[in-house]
Amino acid sequence: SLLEETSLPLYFGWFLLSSVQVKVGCTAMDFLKTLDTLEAFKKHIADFAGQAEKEVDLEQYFETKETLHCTTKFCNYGKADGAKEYAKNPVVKKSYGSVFSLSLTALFVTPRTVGARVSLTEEQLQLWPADTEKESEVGIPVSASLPVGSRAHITLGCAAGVEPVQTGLDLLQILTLPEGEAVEEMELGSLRYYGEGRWMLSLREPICAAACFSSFYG
Ligand code: 2AM
Repeated sequence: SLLEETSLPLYFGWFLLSSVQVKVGCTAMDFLKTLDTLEAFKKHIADFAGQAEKEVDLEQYFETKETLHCTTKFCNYGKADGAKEYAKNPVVKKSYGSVFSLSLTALFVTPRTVGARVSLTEEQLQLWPADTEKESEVGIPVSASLPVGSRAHITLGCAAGVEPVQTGLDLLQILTLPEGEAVEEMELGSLRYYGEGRWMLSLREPICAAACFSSFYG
């Protein structure tokens, strides 16, 4: 029916509770503030700024957008493949409105996006669509065959003109690369460089983030 067609959201996902948004946002800002002062980062500054520039303010470089969330299924109001099936899934219906505890295990930065990697539990993986890591648009070699849920992340910011969908693609790309060189032990964990402006900080202590499974209509 028309009602059914129009009642599908832009996306389903876990939305961080407001106090947790502040905590995660602050941690991300602290990380960016420290990262752009590191000699190791300055050495590769050309990845972010023009050749002539010696500095970049990462806090200014990235724009933050909507409420912090981890998208499970992008439905595009029903136009995306599998959107209707996802919305009808009994697990999705049963979980709608419930609060989950997400484990944020890494922060990553590229010239396009900054995000947090989310490591999903078996229970949370039941809400994760099976084809998310396989899409042709992802541009990842099929041979890489990353485990289901590898793409799970929270977009923390995007460079000017970059759409948030890029964050998950950047994460998948980092995960297919050989482990980067360890460049620095930071208070939060160890920082690795993956080339072409790609950085990942594995958190010593994962951040536990309470988040409500719900949807966004826009
Ligand atoms: P994100 O999950 O990386 O943040 C609205 O645009 C939300 O849907 C954003 O959170 C965005 O990215 C996500 N999104 C947009 N297009 C998408 C796509 N094609 N596949 C998966 N997620 C998408």
